[in-house]
Amino acid sequence: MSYTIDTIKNVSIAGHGGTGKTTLFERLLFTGGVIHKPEATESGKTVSDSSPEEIERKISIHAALAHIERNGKKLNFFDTPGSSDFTGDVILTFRSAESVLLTIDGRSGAQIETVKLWRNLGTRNKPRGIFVTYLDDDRTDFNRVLADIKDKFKVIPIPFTLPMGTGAAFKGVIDVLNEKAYSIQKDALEKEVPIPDEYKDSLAAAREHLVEGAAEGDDELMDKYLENGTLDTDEVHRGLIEALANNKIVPLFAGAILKNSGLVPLLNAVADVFPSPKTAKDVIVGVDGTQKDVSLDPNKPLSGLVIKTVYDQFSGKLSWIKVITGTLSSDSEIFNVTENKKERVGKLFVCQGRKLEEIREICTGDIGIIAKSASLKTNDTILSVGTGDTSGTFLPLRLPEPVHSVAVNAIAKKDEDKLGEALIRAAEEDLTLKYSFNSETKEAVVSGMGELHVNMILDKIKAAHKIDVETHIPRVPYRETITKKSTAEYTHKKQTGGHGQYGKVLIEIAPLPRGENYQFINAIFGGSVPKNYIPGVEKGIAEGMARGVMAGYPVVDVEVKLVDGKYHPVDSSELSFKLASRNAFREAMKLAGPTLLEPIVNLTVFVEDKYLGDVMSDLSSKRGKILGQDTTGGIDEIRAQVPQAELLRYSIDLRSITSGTGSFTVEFDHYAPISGKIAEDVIKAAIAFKVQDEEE
Ligand SMILES: Nc1nc2c(ncn2[C@@H]2O[C@H](COP(=O)(O)OP(=O)(O)OP(=O)(O)O)[C@@H](O)[C@H]2O)c(=O)[nH]1
Ligand SMILES: [Mg+2]
Repeated sequence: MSYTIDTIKNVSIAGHGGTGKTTLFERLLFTGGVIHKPEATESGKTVSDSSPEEIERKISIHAALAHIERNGKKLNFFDTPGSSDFTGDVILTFRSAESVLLTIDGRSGAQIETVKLWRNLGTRNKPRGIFVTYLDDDRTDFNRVLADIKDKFKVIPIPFTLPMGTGAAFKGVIDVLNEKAYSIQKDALEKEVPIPDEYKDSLAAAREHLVEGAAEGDDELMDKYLENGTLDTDEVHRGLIEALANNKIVPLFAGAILKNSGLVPLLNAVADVFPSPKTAKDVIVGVDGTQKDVSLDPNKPLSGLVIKTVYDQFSGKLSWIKVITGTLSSDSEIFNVTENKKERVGKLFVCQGRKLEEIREICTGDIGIIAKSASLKTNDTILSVGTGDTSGTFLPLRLPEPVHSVAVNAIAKKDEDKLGEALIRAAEEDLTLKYSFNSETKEAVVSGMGELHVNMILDKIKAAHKIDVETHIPRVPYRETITKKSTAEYTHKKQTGGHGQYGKVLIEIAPLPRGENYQFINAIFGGSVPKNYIPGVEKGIAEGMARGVMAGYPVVDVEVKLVDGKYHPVDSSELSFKLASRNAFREAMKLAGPTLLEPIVNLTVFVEDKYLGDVMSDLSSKRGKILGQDTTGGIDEIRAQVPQAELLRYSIDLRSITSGTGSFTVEFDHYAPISGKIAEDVIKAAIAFKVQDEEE
């Protein structure tokens, strides 16, 4: 079947860990006829959780994509991970899908990750629905979940499905949109049955609510609804499409997914009333940084965005492409605007989880795969060669900064390069993973969204490349500075046969405001240090500032004034002045009240209300300064400034304080002085490190 923009629906399934996303995805594929035997997450055989790391941990780690044909539409569903450690793959689906379905475990109500995702979707003004799972569990109370949603999300959702019974007495659901009932069948698809009399009143009430929602679609429908008190079936459909696309209503679905219940109404609603890419906009960023909305338009030349890169064990590099305008065809040539490179496209694919199916073309709004591309990487913009507008690129994914770092090295020296290459590739696949060599601390540092994230990546590399890897807590990038003015004079003089070395400088140093780093002033009058030796003076001072006198950390926020000096017509050279200046700087720094600075970060913590006290007292034991705190929907957001040195294992600490439910973001803010015992310990550690360094 070939598709057009009107027939595509891209839906991301997201929500708190373990709420049933992968099961829902699997059972939707079963209900849609894509697979004939649904598997359980625990079996490691689901379509979605198919990577070795997912099979081993029994949770989703990567976004998965599969599609279902329904009512003449192609429904692309993404399954996403629930753990905040893997948030990168959730965000990429939010960027690419026109709507999101959030799963809520009926037993517990909306949990913290879901509330956070809801807020994230709010900032994107993204249309969204809710699916309540576990209707077959005795602990689920549908009305309580509804109240919880109203409280935490501040919306009144419109039930598109109603449960028939709960817990052990659960029999199936009623589809409010199509006014049909579906009962559960053992190990088979749910079956349409006559609507039981006892549910007729509640259906009528729910239907009323739904029609009212449809009237929100546009003014004409609202007028008609207010006049007649109802709308006909076509108008209800049209109104719901509009209202949903404009994020005016939130449809609520429910079911017992392990029993295949609640899936037919969901598939029909997605096919018939969920937004298609036609109503969505994408954003182009010009070279000058200005942003411009663009419609997804099939009549324009090809343009598209690489939304994800996967290195598959069998198929090699796979670049997931969302086509924004025009059509992407196999055996064609494209232009990678980001890399300024032409590229040949061979075969094109769509995927059902890991399984690839070859196709000839991908239409506007649809998502497909280019295999084995040479230049494409995530966030790259592609165009048809020669016809596209190369003046901008599509808005890249905006991902949170990593919060957990470890220093890594291969135990065997010979594996160092292999480890580095594997980490570079992992960071290409996963943009929330950062890998860099810190030349200041001489460490290779891997940073990710949490301990689980970083460990998963390292375990994967260890297994795939058979490398033994060692990790340790990374060193903190301390700084040194001065607190008062000082002056120093230094003469570098050497007489060794032939040419000697001679250079003399007098410098004054003074503290600069925090963050101003360095300023050099040449205040020489009368040529006591000739112009051609000034670069030597500056180099010497730069070398002095690179290693402070307290613990060898870089020196910041110092003004250096070259006041006077002396040269020798034969023996002076740039080198002589460099050495004189370096030593003069060291002498001056010793006299200028040197002090250590530590990095302070802005920390934002999200926790459930019940953990607030424990998190606050932990932060104060970490020398944190609380800046503010807000509560919405049972979730506290705490903002604090905390020394980076205290947060090196915070993802582990917070997990244990909040039973794994808390999360946080960090961002460097400023450097602040430290003294006393804290400074002494830093100096001791630096000396020990230097000794070790010299031994190697
Ligand atoms: N009885 C019942 N069990 C369910 C239902 N939904 C999910 N489960 C079970 O809940 C467990 C977790 O389900 P998953 O589908 O793996 O959850 P997930 O949201 O994908 O989890 P993450 O990927 O880790 O975020 C599995 O054992 C499912 O069988 C439901 O509606 N009824
Ligand atoms: Mg899952």
